[in-house]
Amino acid sequence: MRAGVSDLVLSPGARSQALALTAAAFARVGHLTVHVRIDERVAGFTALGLAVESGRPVAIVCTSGTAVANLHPAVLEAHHSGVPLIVLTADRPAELRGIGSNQTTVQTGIFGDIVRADWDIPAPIGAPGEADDARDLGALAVRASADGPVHLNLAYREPLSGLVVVPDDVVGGAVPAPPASTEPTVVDLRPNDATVVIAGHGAGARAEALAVAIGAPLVAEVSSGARFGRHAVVAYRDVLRGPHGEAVGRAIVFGHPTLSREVPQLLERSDVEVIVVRTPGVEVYNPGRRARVVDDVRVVGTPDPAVVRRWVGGWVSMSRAILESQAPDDPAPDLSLAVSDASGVRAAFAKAELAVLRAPIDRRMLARAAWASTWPHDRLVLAASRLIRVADALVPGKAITVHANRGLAGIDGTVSTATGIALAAARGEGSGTTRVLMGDLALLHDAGALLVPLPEGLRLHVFVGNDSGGTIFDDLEVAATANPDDFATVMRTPHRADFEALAAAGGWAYRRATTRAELDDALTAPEPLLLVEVPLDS
Ligand SMILES: Cc1ncc(C[n+]2csc(CCOP(=O)(O)OP(=O)(O)O)c2C)c(N)n1
Ligand SMILES: [Mg+2]
Repeated sequence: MRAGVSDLVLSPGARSQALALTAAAFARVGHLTVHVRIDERVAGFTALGLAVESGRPVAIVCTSGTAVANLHPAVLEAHHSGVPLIVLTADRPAELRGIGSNQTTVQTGIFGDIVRADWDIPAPIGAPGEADDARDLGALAVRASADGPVHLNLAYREPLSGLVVVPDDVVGGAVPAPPASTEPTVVDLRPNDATVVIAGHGAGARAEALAVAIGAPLVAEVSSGARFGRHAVVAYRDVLRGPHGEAVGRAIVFGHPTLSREVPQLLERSDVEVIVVRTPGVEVYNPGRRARVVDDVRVVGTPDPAVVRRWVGGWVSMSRAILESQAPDDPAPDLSLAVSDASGVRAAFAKAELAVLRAPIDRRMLARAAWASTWPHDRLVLAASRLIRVADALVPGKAITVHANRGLAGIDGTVSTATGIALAAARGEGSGTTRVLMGDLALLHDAGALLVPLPEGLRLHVFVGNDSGGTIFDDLEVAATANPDDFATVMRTPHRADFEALAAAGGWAYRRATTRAELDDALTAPEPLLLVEVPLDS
């Protein structure tokens, strides 16, 4: 707490008892919030969600052995997304390592280069100054975790714990700022009529601000945090493939784009000057290996309004035309007919309205409806299933908070991450609902996250588009030539999971939405913890 850590996620184990019981004692007097998870993989992703939503480092505690390895997926995602995690793993003391002791493996350096720092700390021996050293180490670890995960492997000797005494000088604190290393590189840019701003995952609002300041269209992925404003180009894939894309001479990149082929293709072009604004701690996105990498950009001068109208207006209106040419998922009945004097016309309106409400749900409708139901006080979490791509291709600009694990785009840990996000969001003023949009395999991968007791007052709604397997693979070229049965068995991996029973097992409410009306109902449902199954045809 003193160093700026307010959440700790732990899983039980004998070797880590001193850490767990100390954390519990700190939590009892309000210095820390402790979240307990049976499964270390779930614990790791819960910590990740807490950290991305709160912007603060989150500690994780687990015991020795395979427990540590179960944290690896979340630590990898944290590394690639620059999320602060402090991993505390308990271990045997030196004399018990390498002799076949129970539950003892090589934990030192287990995370390799993906942690910002790691320490192997010998078991305490009661020497003077040990407590001060431990405090200094804690502060050092918090500082080192500013832009990614750190690992402290802590040895404990019998007796593994003693009486916990909470010091009375614990006070809240801010996360200490990392010492500035070198002078940041800031490049001056003049507006022109050939610039595009690319906002990948985690780019943040500054990408939108730059697009406006420099007079450029904004290609903002759905989880970029920058998909809003008048410069946003929703149908960017098609626009990039057309004449506007060809006219690009300069691209300024924020965050980590992962959702299209067109963006990396643009950045590989030799006639495009690429400027990448670095995200601290995160590997530079540089598909063409030719980007100029900077810490920030500054706009010199103001864009000519006529140029902005022509250049940005061209992108935005082409995007709009493309979206309008696509079949709407819910052709709205003509509202003026509802107030017609003629009863026949009114009846026709009612019929048309009913047809919309009874229309079966497809992926586009689900993505659009979830987006439309998300407001600034809500959170939307997108799994690495097809739905994130569908949403990316069609949802309009809107300043809302969207999360997705795009560091490695794993389908693991999405529900766990969302619980962490919901827990952190619930502390805010007037916090809303955290909604998750995911495929069935992504949910089954993290089914354990539904079995966790969650505090009262948390609003977490999981929407699972169930097409019985990973239909994302149907878009692979090999799907056309592979043996269909083999393809289904080893790629799509169908299942017969009973989601209603799964929800019941964890004490979640369950709904099934098969029509637009049922979906709309589910999107405004009062249940605190809700699993909504949306059967999808393909
Ligand atoms: C941990 C992990 N394992 C495997 C994959 C590869 N993968 C990507 S998408 C996918 C299938 C997703 O299925 P589902 O969630 O049902 O979504 P759908 O494709 O049906 O929309 C898999 C297995 C991955 N990204 N992460
Ligand atoms: Mg699926």
